[in-house]
Amino acid sequence: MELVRSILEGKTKLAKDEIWNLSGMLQDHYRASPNVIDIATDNVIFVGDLHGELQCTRAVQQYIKKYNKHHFVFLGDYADRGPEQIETFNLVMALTLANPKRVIMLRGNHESDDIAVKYGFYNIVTKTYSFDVFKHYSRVFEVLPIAVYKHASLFACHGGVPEDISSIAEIQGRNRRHPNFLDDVLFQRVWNDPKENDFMFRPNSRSSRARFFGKSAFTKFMKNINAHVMFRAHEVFPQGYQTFFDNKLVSVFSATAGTKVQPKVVRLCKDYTIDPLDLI
Ligand SMILES: [Mn+2]
Repeated sequence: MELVRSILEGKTKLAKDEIWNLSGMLQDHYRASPNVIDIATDNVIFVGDLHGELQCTRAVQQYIKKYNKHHFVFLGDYADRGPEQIETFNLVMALTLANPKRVIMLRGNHESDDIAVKYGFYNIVTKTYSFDVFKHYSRVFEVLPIAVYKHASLFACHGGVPEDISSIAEIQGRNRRHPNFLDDVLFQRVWNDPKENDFMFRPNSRSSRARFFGKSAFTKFMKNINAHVMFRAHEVFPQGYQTFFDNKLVSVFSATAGTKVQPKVVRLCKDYTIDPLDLI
């Protein structure tokens, strides 16, 4: 845990064997975890896409200190695109390992070999270290859980509602242990986007395997699993968050994406209202 502490205190340049250690501890932490993690509290702060922005991740670290009675759920997309991808990924792992009871690290669509090869993480890791080191990260992709759930309260995942799923048990039964999203349900769970109309599902221009889910699909899913509010990430909004479906779905984005976004995390408050917190 000395390594974890040094990362929390600002160490950013890790040796190969330190990445092997850190990613190994994270794999041990999540290997036996179910796809959907039960969360025992409503006091949760949700963190959206970070995409290699270390400054925003450091700001989240400060909130974890400040809100020390809250759980924190990272909704995925730690690397690709931004300036400090390796450092950001390592810091999120360190924050999870340092606070194993109240910090949860979920898998986004970028926690996948295919996507990491296309959007930068593979290149930066193999250039800075080696292919072996990329495989350490890839093994982390495989073990990260997909969603969190609290009965009669909340559900959270990176993308949103997939087709043909009506229970938590059906999500639990899927196999996530692959560097890519072979399973269509898990793929849609991390790729789908909400759209404000009364329909079930429509094609999504992001991918032939992705869908838009409308209010009908959302309402039906939330009724089936008995949840009031859903949190997700995956989409850029200039204010850092956006609500859908009568405020029952909250989308959060925690990076600047250059200068496009005022990055936020979102705290769930009493009566399912929300408190968006600035990261910059
Ligand atoms: Mn995404």
